[in-house]
Amino acid sequence: MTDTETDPTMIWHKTVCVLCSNNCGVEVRLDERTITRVRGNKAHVASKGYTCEKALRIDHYQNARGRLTAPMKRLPDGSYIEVDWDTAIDEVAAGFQRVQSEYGADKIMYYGGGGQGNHLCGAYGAGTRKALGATRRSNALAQEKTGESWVEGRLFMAHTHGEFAEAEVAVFVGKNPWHSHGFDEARRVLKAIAADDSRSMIVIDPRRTETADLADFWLPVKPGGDAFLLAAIGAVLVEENLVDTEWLAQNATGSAETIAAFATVPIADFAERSGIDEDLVRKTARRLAAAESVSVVEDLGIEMAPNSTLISYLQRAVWLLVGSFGKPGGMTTHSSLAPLINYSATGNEPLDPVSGNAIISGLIACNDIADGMLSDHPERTRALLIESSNPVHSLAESEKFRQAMRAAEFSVVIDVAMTETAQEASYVLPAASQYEKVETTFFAAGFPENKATVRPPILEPLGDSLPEAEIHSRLAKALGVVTEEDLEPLRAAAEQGYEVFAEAFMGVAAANPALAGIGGVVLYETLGRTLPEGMAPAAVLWFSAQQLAMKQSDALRRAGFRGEGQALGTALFEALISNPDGVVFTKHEHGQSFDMLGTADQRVHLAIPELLDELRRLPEIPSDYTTDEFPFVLSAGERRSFTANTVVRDPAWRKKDAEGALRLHPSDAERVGVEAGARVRVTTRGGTAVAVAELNDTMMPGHISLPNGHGLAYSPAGGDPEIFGVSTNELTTTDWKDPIAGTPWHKYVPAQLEAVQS
Ligand SMILES: Nc1nc2c(c(=O)[nH]1)N[C@H]1C(S)=C(S)[C@@H](COP(=O)(O)OP(=O)(O)OC[C@H]3O[C@@H](n4cnc5c(=O)[nH]c(N)nc54)[C@H](O)[C@@H]3O)O[C@H]1N2
Ligand SMILES: Nc1nc2c(c(=O)[nH]1)N[C@H]1C(S)=C(S)[C@@H](COP(=O)(O)OP(=O)(O)OC[C@H]3O[C@@H](n4cnc5c(=O)[nH]c(N)nc54)[C@H](O)[C@@H]3O)O[C@H]1N2
Ligand code: SF4
Ligand SMILES: [Mo]
Repeated sequence: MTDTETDPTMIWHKTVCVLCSNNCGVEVRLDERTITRVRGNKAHVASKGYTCEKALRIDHYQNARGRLTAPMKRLPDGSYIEVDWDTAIDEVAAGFQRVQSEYGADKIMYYGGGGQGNHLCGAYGAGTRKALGATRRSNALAQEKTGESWVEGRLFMAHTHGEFAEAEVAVFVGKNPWHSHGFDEARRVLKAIAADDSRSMIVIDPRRTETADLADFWLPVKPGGDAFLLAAIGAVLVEENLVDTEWLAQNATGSAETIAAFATVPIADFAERSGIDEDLVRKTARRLAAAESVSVVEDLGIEMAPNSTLISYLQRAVWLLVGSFGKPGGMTTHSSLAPLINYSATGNEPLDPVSGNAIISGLIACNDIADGMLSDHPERTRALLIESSNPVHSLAESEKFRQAMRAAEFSVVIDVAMTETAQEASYVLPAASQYEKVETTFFAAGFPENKATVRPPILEPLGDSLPEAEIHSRLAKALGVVTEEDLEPLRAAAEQGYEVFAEAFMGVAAANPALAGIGGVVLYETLGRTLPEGMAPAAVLWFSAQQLAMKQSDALRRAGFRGEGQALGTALFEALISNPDGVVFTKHEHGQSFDMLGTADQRVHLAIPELLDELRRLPEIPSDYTTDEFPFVLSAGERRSFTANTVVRDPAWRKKDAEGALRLHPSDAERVGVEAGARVRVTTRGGTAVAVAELNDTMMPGHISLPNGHGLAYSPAGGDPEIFGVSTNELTTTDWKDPIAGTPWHKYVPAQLEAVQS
């Protein structure tokens, strides 16, 4: 026998990196509970051995100090004591029931439901929401992606995604995939495009990012100037007759109106306002029009900046005007194992009774939550259930969210760590980490093949922590929505195999809507018991697989799954739970992009009247919000080599940029009188902070940046925690946001700088 077979520390365990939405497949070695080695999993269906530097030190997530090991209860003096699970569950259920009876179940809000590597908790949390009758919900998507989902709903009633690995022209708008990824093997793909003379990369970013360095066309747009730039690119397509009118006639409605609106754009003026030479604007438009295929992705650089919803529309209008949808390398719809957000906006969204603002994709705008809770509005939210997210740190104006939590009648946080948010909660429930339970994500947007990875636990839960499925199950029982008697017949059916179980489960779901509402917990408690050790929380995926099999049976068959009715879904489910290398769950053919459009006529609805009005009004809209008091534009939350939202709390994880430097152009440093490595004070309308200055000539003069995911409380040696770096949301305000989606303008925070005398 070799060492590898006898020595447990030599075994490679398959899992994924949980630090960004890509979830690259990795293999890790363990010494007791320590992850000692990490390498890319070459057999992984999506990442094929690829990782970035962040994965290699993942033990700093798994074994950080300050992991929660027992339920915590807040005492009136603000301190916490450990309580046992039975006490915690009973008191949490009673706390929510008190709010239900005093204020109404609709005053309970559920926030979160998953991070970068864990979405099963959201599937179970949805059940608890139903059990509580809590209709209000929100999560981080409502501070970045709701403008996009509103636009996608209007255009497609579906989500679109690019095929960057195949695209002739790849366009990144306010997106730095070198560091933030967002599609498989990002750096390999970027390098391949850069190395191929027949392909082009277009990067729209004020900073000369690592991605911009590889680009054929880098458009250093002035911060906040993207609407002008994209309007001008669209206008050039129209003016120079570069629009694919044939494609539009066949596949879209509303083209004439849209083209007419672009025709009114003053190209030279808008180019100038965006800071880009008109000649470069024209060359960019021509390159797009000449391409066989164009794939575009926007991200926070525009989603968290002025005119964000309009820009989400304009960039899509540009690739639609050149007809780059539904062809290899172009934009496409895709299947989904379980959609994280819906793309069904019509323009008549329901309104949040407290703020009066639109609830897009079912999510209350993040920027409205704390303001609402701190108001005296009779409909205000009174209780919060927060799961796998850290809104005190991640939402605008941290202090306001802290106050909102204190103003709440009751709040519960389910997390692995005593986070900034947990520190304000009535109860904190300890979750097993993402390596201590089975988990997956629903981010996958691949086409023609779409892939998912369900990875089994590689460690036992720490202390008394529990997988969320178990926490939600205990809550459901304490709330009285499910009893052992309800579950027994289904457990017996599950013993007899999937076919018998499926029939029994569907029967119960039809007869008992309350049980159907917590279907996840029911599956966990019944089917889950028949699954291999540690896999019970994956049971909810059986239902996702069934639903997908109903909607996409041909695509499942093309991916190799066999069977009729429930058997087809079950075949997918069984593949999912037994393949830590990941599974191709659907396979399509290119023309089928159109089949997945949700519009009744299966065409693109190119004209969004409200946004065409906005486009026509653009000449009067400011492109600069700086003032004498705040002359700099702060990009508050840049993705860097070692940032991962607040998933990794241990600063020792970082090999560089330990404090999260404030980047500024050398000429600005000179003007402010600050040297490299010196301290600099940054002040905004929202607050002030001191950071280390990094002189960086990739920044545009006047543009400064701070990284995301810093400013977390951590105690390296135990004892009182210290704060490492700047928490950007100590500098932001809830009122600084997009008028349509309510998403924050974190990438455009007017700021002042001054040298700090040491
Ligand atoms: N390393 C790392 N990767 C991550 C994460 C992480 O924390 N760390 N988080 C993940 C998450 S949750 C997300 S949402 C994504 C976000 O991924 P990205 O959106 O790519 O990340 P950011 O660095 O926030 O912003 C992207 C770019 O926007 C540019 N920008 C700033 N202002 C403007 C502007 O006015 N116009 C334009 N066009 N660009 C502008 C910035 O210079 C920056 O290069 O990253 C994911 N991946
Ligand atoms: N100023 C500014 N603010 C920003 C951004 C920015 O660029 N600038 N970016 C924004 C973006 S795009 C995003 S997506 C948000 C992200 O912000 P959030 O949605 O709040 O998410 P994370 O910071 O990723 O926090 C994830 C939480 O999950 C916990 N956790 C980890 N594993 C588990 C688990 O297995 N179970 C449970 N229950 N919990 C777990 C972690 O401890 C952490 O508290 O931040 C946003 N905030
Ligand atoms: S951080 Fe993202 S890209 Fe990097 S290894 Fe982890 S999942 Fe992959
Ligand atoms: Mo995000």
